[in-house]
Amino acid sequence: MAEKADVLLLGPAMPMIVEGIDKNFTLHKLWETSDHDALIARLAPTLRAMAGGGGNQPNVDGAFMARFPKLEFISSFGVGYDYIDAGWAGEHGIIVTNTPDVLTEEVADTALGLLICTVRELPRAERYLRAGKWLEKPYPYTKATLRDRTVGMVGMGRIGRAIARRLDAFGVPVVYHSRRPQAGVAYRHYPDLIAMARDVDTLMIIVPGGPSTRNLIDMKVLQALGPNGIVINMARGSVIDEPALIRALQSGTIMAAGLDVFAEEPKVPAELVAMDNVVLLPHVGSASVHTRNAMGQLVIDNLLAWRDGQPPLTPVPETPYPPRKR
Ligand code: NAP
Ligand code: 8YV
Repeated sequence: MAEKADVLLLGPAMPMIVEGIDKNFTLHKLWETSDHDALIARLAPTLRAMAGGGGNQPNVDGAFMARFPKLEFISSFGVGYDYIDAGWAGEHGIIVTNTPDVLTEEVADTALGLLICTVRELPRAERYLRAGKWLEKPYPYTKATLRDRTVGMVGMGRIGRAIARRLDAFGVPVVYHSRRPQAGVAYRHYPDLIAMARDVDTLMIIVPGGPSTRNLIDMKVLQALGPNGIVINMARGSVIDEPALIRALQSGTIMAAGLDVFAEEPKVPAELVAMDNVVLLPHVGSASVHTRNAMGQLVIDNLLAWRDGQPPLTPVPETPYPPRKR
């Protein structure tokens, strides 16, 4: 029987991923090794495949990948892969796969949940009931409602479209910003984010993380959104200038925010935790057993396709298949 290929798992992962790799490959767990450099040095000359994306992994930048001269394949958990320099991987003949589509509807459901919780203050109303305050007087009417809002989507890809479909069903007008108009999308496109922020009162952020979106939502955007403004971030913490957001919430520059993602997860700034006009979720956009299992299966299926010499199931756009020659 042929020897099993080595796979380096970069950080903690779901049991089904660990077991799936262990069954089909020779598994090496980087995060469980006290001496990372020694393990890397031992594997580097021959290692051809890695997996990661569950958090707590090293940044997979050019310098990291360059340590593995035979590296061919990185199977990443999650649709976002901003911890990997996929451009460098593509230029060096390395294929990166992610887990798109299988999580789209789940994340869109969570986004709508977070939007409604933020606009109608549902977590705060529940805290009110649990504290016994309803016995004294009813919870006050909420200042905000979805009934008079327009949502400016920042990003109109797979998940953005699924969110927009749900907003259509709720009767909420939608416009969007992305670098280019998206094919087949009829909503009004704003090439200029500030112009869109001026025209709407709600931003729904669902773009990839990484250098091209770092601090895209800054104080200027928040000022353009204005005092009725509500910001929902389902994307990555890096997309918002977090200190600027905190100042804008404290000063009334905007009204409220709903956040599933943060700049330094799992750390959440104490200022945000102390505020009543924010709803905070611990990055649970896709986190149901159903959807996480589908994502985990795709991580394994991509690795098996690589092992069997088949095309990758879900390569990222920066690393087209077949790969460039190294
Ligand atoms: P996608 O299909 O690739 O869509 C990305 C959208 O963002 C496109 O409309 C793209 O349009 C736009 N975009 C990209 N770069 C931009 C930039 N610099 N400025 C403005 N718009 C930009 O991705 P998806 O599947 O919808 O996923 C989007 C992201 O959601 C993921 O990358 C991940 O970070 C996040 N996410 C979060 C969770 C969670 O649990 N909270 C779960 C899943 C995904 P253009 O290229 O034309 O600009
Ligand atoms: C992932 C996500 O589960 O897919 C993404 O981009 O943000 C989540 O669905 C998360 O990245 C896992 O760490």
